Amino acid sequence: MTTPEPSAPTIAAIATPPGQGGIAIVRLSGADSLAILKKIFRPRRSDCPFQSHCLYYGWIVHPASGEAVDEVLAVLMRAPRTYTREDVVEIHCHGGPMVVREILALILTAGAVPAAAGEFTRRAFLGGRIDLTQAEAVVDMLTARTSAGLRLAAAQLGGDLHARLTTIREALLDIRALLEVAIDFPEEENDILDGPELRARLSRDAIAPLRALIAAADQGRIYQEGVAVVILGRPNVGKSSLLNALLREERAIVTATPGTTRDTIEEYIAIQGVPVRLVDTAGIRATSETVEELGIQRARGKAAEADLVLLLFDLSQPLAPEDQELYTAIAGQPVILVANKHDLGPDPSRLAELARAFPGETLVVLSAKTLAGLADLEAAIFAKVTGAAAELPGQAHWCAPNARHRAALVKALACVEQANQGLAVAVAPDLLAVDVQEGLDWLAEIVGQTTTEDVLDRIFSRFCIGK
Ligand SMILES: Nc1nc2c(ncn2[C@@H]2O[C@H](COP(=O)(O)OP(=O)(O)OP(=O)(O)O)[C@@H](O)[C@H]2O)c(=O)[nH]1
Ligand SMILES: [Mg+2]
Repeated sequence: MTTPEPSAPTIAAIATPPGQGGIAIVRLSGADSLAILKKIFRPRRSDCPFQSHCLYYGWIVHPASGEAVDEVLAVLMRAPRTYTREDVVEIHCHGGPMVVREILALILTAGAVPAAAGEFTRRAFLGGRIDLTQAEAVVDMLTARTSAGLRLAAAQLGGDLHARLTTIREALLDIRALLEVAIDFPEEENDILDGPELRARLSRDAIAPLRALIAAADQGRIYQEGVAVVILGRPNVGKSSLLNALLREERAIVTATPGTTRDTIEEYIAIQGVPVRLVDTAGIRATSETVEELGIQRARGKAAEADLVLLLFDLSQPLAPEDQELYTAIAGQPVILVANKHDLGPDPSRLAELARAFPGETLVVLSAKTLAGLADLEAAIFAKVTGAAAELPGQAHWCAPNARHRAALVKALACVEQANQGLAVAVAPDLLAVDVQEGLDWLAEIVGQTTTEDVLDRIFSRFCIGK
């Protein structure tokens, strides 16, 4: 475990995105923040008191020449009431790329070092202001693509997951304490271990909530990570028309000529809060044309990586051998059959034919032209990618542990279940205590109490510089 270094250098970075904007913010964190600010900032009032959390108006100037660089507002935030728990200075300057670069250069010359990616948040974590799940939520906040994803990130940043883990941890600590009494006072061992109370507590306070968190991970992550949905089908069945319909925009070229789409086209949409990467592909058929053949290969590749395939059929045409081949090619992958061009008034036996050819698959009838059936298709996509029973998580379950958390939760659960089974067959209390402790260790790993340096490096490398 890394502990905060009292002698850590003062770091600085541009906190706002590159390019022009109304304002930009250059940020410093560390013990020398104020001293560095004083070297380059000329406040309007020469007796500026630099009170914590107050904005001061003035100019950034070259320390040697006194030449003005920019008119700014500067704020000092004294530790510990800051993002990093160190002294923090923010300089709000004009949002031009040269302005911010020049100010940062002056700050670095005055003694700060450039911040690494995520270093401000890393210091917030090392300073104990937030745990590792909250630090990870900062990235989820920045990368959220739907409001559902944002709500999940906000809950985690607010300490929701941290609080749940703390509750489980405290329960396990109590149970470990009881086991220690049993170890130290063998004459009381039977009372402690044989009673139903210990097992009931393990189930209620550790096993059940751990299982709930794992289930929440499985359901909730989709709102942050999103899914890839690939539209596949023979030429001219209406794949590009469907992409346009789902996008509500004429994105892909649609023509009556089979073989219109030669390459894959990708766009992002949101379906009931789930970010979806939607991929339109080249229509698949036997072809002698190289370009089309390459497009078809790419389509097959995309389909293989998809979380869900929309296999499209033209209801005005009889089922063709290629339709069967396509279905076989994606065997085992989640699929929705989409019977398109319903507006052409097709023979009802066509639908029966589809249902017979692909029994047990979800079938949605659609017209990409009139958009009839589009809402049904969106509902079917949502149900398929979230699992049949899933709804948008309610407030009470507003939590989505990520893959790293989930892996540790599964290990913690296994340890606690082992302790529970051990209790049932009267395993010695010192062995039970080992299992409980191991469960506690896995929980410590999640919140960052025992996380190794390289895991931390991996987590914080996902951040941008200045965060
Ligand atoms: N009547 C009707 N025509 C449709 C419908 N969907 C697509 N079409 C028409 O079918 C033709 C082919 O549509 P596209 O969307 O280009 O089909 P595609 O599957 O992308 O075709 P390729 O890119 O060539 O593989 C166009 O003339 C569309 O206007 C529909 O629901 N009803
Ligand atoms: Mg197309």
